[in-house]
Amino acid sequence: MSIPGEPPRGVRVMGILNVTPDSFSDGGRFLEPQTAIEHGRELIAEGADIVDVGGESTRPGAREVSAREELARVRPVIEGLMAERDESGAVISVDTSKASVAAAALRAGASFINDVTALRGDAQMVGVVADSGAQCCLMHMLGDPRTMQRDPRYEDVVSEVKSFLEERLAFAVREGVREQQVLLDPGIGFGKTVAHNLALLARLDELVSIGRPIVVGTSRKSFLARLTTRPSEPHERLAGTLATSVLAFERGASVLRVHDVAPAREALEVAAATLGGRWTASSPPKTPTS
Ligand code: HH2
Repeated sequence: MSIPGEPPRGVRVMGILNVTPDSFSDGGRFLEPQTAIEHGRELIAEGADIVDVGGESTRPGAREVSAREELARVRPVIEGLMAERDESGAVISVDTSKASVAAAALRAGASFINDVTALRGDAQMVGVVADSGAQCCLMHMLGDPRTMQRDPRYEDVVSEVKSFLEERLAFAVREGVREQQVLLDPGIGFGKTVAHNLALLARLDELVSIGRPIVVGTSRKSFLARLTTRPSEPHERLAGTLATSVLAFERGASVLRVHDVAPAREALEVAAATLGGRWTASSPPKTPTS
């Protein structure tokens, strides 16, 4: 909640670009590099502050891919987006847990590493982050994508996720990463029941109190379909995505990771104005006329 007299808080939209055959909501749609580049440009035109390019799905039960295959998917897309990037200043992120993929993506122009294993998946990753100075998102996940949704249990999901994120932040800093490089993410849907996801969203302020920007990704996830009377396919979950994104922003989230950038951005601009703040991300909002 914005308190009168407090400086307005910035919020950024991270657009999702999955260059995979098997992502849960858009698998196979952007596997061809030129199609993916065009979609990335659309996300930037719609107001994405960050474009998150991923070459391996993390959905429950997803097949692991080799570093070579993952890089072959993401590198041409990152290069294409960098070559055609306009003055929007959008940042290119790589969604990977592999140090070699991250390092090559940084060389191709990415400046943000989104690691869903929070530097646990590849021992070399922390060095890549420290040496490059890139922004890095550390996400909570219970188990791994193959096992994470098998009866996940916590005593208190919020305090356990908070301790985990604090520990990963401390580890990164010990290994030479600057605290300012790090963003944290509760990992909605990664080893969590519907109730766990809702508790994390409702008590997001407890994670915000760690003091690093919080990333939240609810976009099209299956728990949204479990909360509504109408059954829905992933691409039909925009309303639930916007509701949870706005609530997460109100509770202090700094980056919302979404598939549908234009509506998310619009919802967040309105939410920011309603809460008495203003849009402070990289590109300015339209001037209000009425
Ligand atoms: N969710 C997904 C993937 N990466 N990264 C962060 N930081 N936070 C998230 O919530 C998150 C993430 C899953 O969504 P998606 O990329 O659409 O699907 P898939 O993993 O099947 O490609």
